[in-house]
Amino acid sequence: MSDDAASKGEGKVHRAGVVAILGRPNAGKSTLLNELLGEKLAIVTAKPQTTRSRLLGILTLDDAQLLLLDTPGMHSGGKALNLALNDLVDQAAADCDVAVLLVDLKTGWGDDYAELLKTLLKRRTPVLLVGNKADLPGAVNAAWPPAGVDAAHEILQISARTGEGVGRLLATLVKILPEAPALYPEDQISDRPMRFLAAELVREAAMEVLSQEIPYSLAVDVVEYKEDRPGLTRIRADLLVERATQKQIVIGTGGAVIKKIGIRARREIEKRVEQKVHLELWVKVEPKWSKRPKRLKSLGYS
Ligand SMILES: Nc1nc2c(ncn2[C@@H]2O[C@H](COP(=O)(O)OP(=O)(O)OP(=O)(O)O)[C@@H](O)[C@H]2O)c(=O)[nH]1
Ligand SMILES: [Mg+2]
Repeated sequence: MSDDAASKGEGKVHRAGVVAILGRPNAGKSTLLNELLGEKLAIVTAKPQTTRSRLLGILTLDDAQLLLLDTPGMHSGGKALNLALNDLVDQAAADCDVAVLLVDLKTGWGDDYAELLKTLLKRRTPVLLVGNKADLPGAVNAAWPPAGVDAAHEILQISARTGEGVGRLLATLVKILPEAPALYPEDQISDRPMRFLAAELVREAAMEVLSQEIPYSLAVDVVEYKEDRPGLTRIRADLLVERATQKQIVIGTGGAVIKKIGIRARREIEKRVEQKVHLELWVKVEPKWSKRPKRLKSLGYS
């Protein structure tokens, strides 16, 4: 390279590609996506099976653009929703340039991970084996790293919650990505519109407020999303449940529960859009929403 070219920065390598974040429900995949991005894009709850669709977070650095793909947790179950979710995991594994196999250090490795690792290696996809939740006392134990995983590109330990080890993970990812130009404008952070992210934030609030079972029967459909006047976004969303009894629980006595969900969700959406939000929520019974592929698609879950 001539001095002239060097001073213009020509010939400098730029890397870009898709990084799929894969693992069991509750491993911390969405937390890791947010930590890598430095922004809350994906919803996170203490309940497993929070993420229902693939979500792309776009991280643009000086010399690289990482297309970070958050995925639903791999799991079994015959419902149309579960099948659609597993398809998404398979697709993400097939389409990525690098895979992060995220393992909760507390619950550990298992045959499901071993199988996914085998599939990825067969496709010659570089795999980073990443143990998460290293901040928990006693998290790293004798069973980590698991035996027989030498083929992984690298084995790391992180805490997606505290950020410990995440810088090193990022540096490793950048090094492995193929040489390629940026694929998205540098100010774009996701492939999903704000309308979808708002629906997700309502679902996050509902999952947090509601107890064990109902979150899995619940979907959120944003039926109106508009900027009413500069500085005010108006959103109307339906909370879909599968049975009338669930509708009663979601509304609560005198509307107390739905009100609590609305307040939490509005606060989170306001942080995201950086302006005032008027949020109106309605609870509707739609018995078969989770079993109809077309409906899953219109809700953005497949
Ligand atoms: N202590 C600790 N908790 C974590 C860490 N990472 C994630 N969590 C928690 O683990 C729970 C699940 O995190 P998520 O990011 O929603 O996990 P996920 O893998 O996206 O889960 P699904 O979307 O259900 O597949 C949440 O309560 C997180 O706060 C971590 O590094 N340390
Ligand atoms: Mg998730």
